[in-house]
Amino acid sequence: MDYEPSENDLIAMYFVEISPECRNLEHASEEIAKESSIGTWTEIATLSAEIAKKLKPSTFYINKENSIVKIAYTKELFEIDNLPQILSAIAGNIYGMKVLKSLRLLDISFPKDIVKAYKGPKFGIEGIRKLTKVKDRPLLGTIVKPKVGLNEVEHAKICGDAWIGGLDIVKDDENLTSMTFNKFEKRIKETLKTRDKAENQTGERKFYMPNITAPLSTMKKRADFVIENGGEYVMVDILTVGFSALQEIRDYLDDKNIVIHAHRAMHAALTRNKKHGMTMLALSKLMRLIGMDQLHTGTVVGKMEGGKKEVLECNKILTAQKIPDNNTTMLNQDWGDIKPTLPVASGGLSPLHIPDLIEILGKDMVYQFGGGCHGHPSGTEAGAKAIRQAIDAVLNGSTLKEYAIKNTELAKAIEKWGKK
Ligand code: CAP
Ligand code: MG
Repeated sequence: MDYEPSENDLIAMYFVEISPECRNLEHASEEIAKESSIGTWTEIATLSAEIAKKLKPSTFYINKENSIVKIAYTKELFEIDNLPQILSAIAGNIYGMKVLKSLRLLDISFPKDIVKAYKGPKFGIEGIRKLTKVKDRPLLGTIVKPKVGLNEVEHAKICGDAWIGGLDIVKDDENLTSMTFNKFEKRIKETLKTRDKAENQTGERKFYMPNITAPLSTMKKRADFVIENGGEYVMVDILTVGFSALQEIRDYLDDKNIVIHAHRAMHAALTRNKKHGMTMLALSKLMRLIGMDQLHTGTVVGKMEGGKKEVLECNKILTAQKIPDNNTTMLNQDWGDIKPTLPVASGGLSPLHIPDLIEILGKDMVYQFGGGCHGHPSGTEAGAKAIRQAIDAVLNGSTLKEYAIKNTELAKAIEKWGKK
């Protein structure tokens, strides 16, 4: 407990719930430290004092009131540019130990040598604003709905309606990849053709985020196909493709001009149980390290769980360059030259949420509206107009109601979604 972590240590902070067979939090943290590094359930003749001296981790913080422990691991325990190995250590076997009832990885602090081993985001918020030419407002997007079911031409038409209506970005849904009724290549060609027409018609840059989620070799081929056809974004479902594939696709796209949008479908299997798994904060840190340009972190006001404090902390860890150690919820982190990741709020949002979204989450965001666009009484293009009108209202300092007087699409959105 008197160990002073060195700047070369990786620090993991855990919430620990001990099981009846566990003596106390000290015992629990010792078992966690052992099982995540050099120890096992019993003494072994093969572990020498030298190895122990060189590699043993140290618990240096135990907060009995919050049941939180912090463990410092020498970086020698890790293959620093191998994120799967790092997670197999600090987020591996320890979850299943009988001595614990629950375990939740709250946060990780990476030492500079590990931070330097990763590329981080290629674009950063500045780079995305430069590419999209959207300067002083959130980027606005929709998700083609129904999630799956449309054919390639119908899909492209809906994208066109959303872009003409005023949205910057249209994305595939998390479960749309290449279906018998909607083949990836044909969808990309049709949709990018429509994008070009929408750009000419509106005079604004328009972006399509195709979902390339697939086994890695297919992801690479699909990313290449998007690039060959003039696409500038790809979307990846980060949990279902896995950490190894994420590292590889980030490296693969490093010399190509393509933004990576990270969808977090499945994250709630890890993040939702507040006593077990890992926080979206920890997951967000991993995604910035690997180099996702945009990441869903929650809306606070929409349909998915994720409270204000949790979402704001995620967005802070994605966008700040230095994080001080505020003890119980966030570890200190110095990101060095790693660029920020642009947070995305999506899920159950309608134009009526925009004042609260700007108030709570601010403008350096992507806001996405699926049902909140295509569910507009007058259809997708009107839905997109209503979203754009709502943003204009807030940025011009007027209420949505006032702005709706001269903007019928917004008025109709209020009619449909305004009733509590
Ligand atoms: C939103 C969405 C997004 C979720 C992801 C959906 O659609 O397309 O995938 O928002 O949630 O499939 O539900 P709606 P999160 O706008 O129609 O809700 O961003 O929390 O990971
Ligand atoms: Mg979705």
